[in-house]
Amino acid sequence: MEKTFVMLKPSAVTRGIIGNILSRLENRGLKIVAMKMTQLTEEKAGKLYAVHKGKPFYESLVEYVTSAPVVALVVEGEDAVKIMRKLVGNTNPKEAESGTIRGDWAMTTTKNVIHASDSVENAKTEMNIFFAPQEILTYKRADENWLY
Ligand code: 3AN
Repeated sequence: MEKTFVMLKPSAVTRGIIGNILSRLENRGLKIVAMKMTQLTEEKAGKLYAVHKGKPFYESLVEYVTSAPVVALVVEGEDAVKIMRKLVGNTNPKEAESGTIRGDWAMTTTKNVIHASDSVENAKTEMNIFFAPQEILTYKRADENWLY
């Protein structure tokens, strides 16, 4: 089954909305197969946002994501990358639909509360930054027969 990488950013942790956000993933039918609370070092943030190095917002992005703990997750489901991106909403919260995570809990692009991988390939790279292979678990959801 497809896996994607998700990260609840520092504003999600410090605003106390971890549970609200995780409920949305669980309610949709996505399965959490790995989860870790950690504080990013500049080095790890640099790996995660390597494609943005040199862009005008890069420094403030790294400063923000290292400013407080994050919650890193691997989430599994059919078309998990696409479904997760839809749940998250547009990169710019001003364009994100209400009902999406960014559309409901964010005001600016930097402090947009959540990251989700945009391709299966990037998901693999990103989950490797945070998790060893044995930390990604296998189990059945009780409602799996009703989801698929
Ligand atoms: P997404 O998170 O929707 O995949 P990316 O990969 O383009 O979007 O950007 C990664 C992160 O970089 C965003 N979540 C946001 O925090 C930050 N970012 C992207 N574009 C901008 C921008 N124009 N201004 C400020 N921050 C940005």
